[in-house]
Amino acid sequence: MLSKSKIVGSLAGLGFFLALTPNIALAEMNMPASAEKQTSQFQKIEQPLGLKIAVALGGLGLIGAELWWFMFSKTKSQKAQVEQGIQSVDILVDGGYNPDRIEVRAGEPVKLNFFRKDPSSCLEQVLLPDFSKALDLTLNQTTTVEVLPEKPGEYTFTCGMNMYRGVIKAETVEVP
Ligand SMILES: [Cu+2]
Repeated sequence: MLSKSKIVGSLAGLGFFLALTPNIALAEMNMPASAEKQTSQFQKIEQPLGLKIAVALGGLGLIGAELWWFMFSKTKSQKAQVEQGIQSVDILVDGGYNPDRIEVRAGEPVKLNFFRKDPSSCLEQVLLPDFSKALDLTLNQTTTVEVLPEKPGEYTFTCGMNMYRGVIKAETVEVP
């Protein structure tokens, strides 16, 4: 199974490689004349400036795409379901948390049902520092924790190494 993190890793590698390439080309251009004489035994291949610029722009574009992917594309917001007065939300743990932004009512308990599908050890633990809780997730099972976001605000939960994160956003419900 090709996991999301592997795709991200290879994308990041490609992006960094492409980003470095124009810098190497620029370093060659900026070499002092003396250094150029010393290396004249090597055949010099002139690349048109347009190509260098295109490669640089391509690299920048890829970096931008990665940043976007990291920061925005994975953010999925969901409101907690209310059943018999208890808020609950199912969170899929697979290359991160889905949803990773959970809207709940402040002052009411919330059940978080983490279903761990991702075998990587990175995601075997969930930390909820605001509630002083740490969960061990069993693979292919749902692990439930109940928390009480007493005040409106944002409560973060992360994996054991603080690489993946999600947010519980607690809001006051207006009484009509
Ligand atoms: Cu982790």
